[in-house]
Amino acid sequence: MTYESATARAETQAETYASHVATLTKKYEQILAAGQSVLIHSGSEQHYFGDDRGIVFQAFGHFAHWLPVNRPDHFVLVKAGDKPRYFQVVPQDFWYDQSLQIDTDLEPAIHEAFDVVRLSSIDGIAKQTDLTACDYLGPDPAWAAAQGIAQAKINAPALLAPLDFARAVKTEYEIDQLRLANQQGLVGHAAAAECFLGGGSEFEIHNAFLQACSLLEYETPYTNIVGLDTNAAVLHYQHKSRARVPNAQLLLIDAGSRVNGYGSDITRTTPSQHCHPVMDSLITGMVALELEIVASVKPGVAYPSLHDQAIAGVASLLVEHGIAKVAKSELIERRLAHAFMPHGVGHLLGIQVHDVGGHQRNASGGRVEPPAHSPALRTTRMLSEDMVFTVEPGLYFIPMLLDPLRTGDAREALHWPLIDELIPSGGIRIEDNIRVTATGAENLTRR
Ligand SMILES: [Mn+2]
Repeated sequence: MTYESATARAETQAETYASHVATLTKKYEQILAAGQSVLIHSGSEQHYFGDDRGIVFQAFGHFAHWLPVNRPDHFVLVKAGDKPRYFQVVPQDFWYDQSLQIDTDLEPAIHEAFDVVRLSSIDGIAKQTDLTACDYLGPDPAWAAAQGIAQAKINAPALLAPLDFARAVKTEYEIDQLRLANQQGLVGHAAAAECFLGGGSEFEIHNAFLQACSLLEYETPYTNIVGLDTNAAVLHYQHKSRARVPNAQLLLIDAGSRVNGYGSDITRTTPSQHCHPVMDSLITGMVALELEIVASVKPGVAYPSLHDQAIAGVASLLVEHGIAKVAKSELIERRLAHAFMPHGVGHLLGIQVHDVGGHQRNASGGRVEPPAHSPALRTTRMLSEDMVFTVEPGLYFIPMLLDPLRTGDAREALHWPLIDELIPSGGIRIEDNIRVTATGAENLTRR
């Protein structure tokens, strides 16, 4: 036992990657019928309509699950009993640098784990393998059909459903990448908070984050959300205003970093000395709530119960701070608390920031709908060991959602003068990335 755990700690990234590929190979072998093989395509380069300018490439998730290489027209061929084959299409090109070393430092490990075949054109694949015998998984069904692959074998649900479902549970290698992506992201968040407290604009804060994480904008796992004051109440606020805001009250920044294709997804809300004291206290309360929810995480818990805990916590804070004039239970039953937290408490996380399979019933497919009171909840899964997801309760003052309550039945339930004082403070979200352990949770964002 001691020997094993010491060995595990000593394993290099290359070793955990090798074991990740071995685990994935086994998973595919369970899913594939005898003699069946599947070709997984990273994707094709896309262009803006009527333009020769390419759209930033993002490899298909089930390809990225095998390889930390973000290139178009790369393929993995999996057949039970064989070493997986990796077809790298690297064109002869003097316009772009086509060398692959820049993507990852795992290149030697990739050569160990795969039978690597270098090709100068996608047409070379048909010469290497009988494509008509393969299943195809990927974003270019027209290409697959043109290779003679039958429609029934292109993105077959019988393959995709078990693969999507399995993505929620991470290998040791994947968890390590997510830990690193969190460490990097936190460096960015510290720089962002410092820039904000020094009077920086959204634009300056955004750049401070990227600089500290050593990321180009297109390398982030999703578009940074950087909102000062009322912009913090726009859930996916997309602009980065160049204007400095004198005496800004708070910064909400939702931003992550990425390591070998795995992204972190972290949100922090930082008050300044100008923050309304009630909002300042709500921020402290939301941090405590977020950590309480994380403390409830363990195998066998249904993810929607974490969401219910978040809504209940928001309701408590509304009562404690005199924003609500009715009991917590009434805020929940009448769905008034939901107007202050109109999103779900989180989502699966991994190769995709909203990772696949969040609503899937089981490995065969099916769907578990979110509860009617919270249709935006992105995960309805049962928690199991080594699942990774976010926990991100929020509390916002969104005029569009509050205005109907102001004039309706709820007008007596809420303290409108205080709400009007708090609308200029925007909103709060606190988000960490969580791994389920055998008995509880590992908070990847607070280690
Ligand atoms: Mn998130």
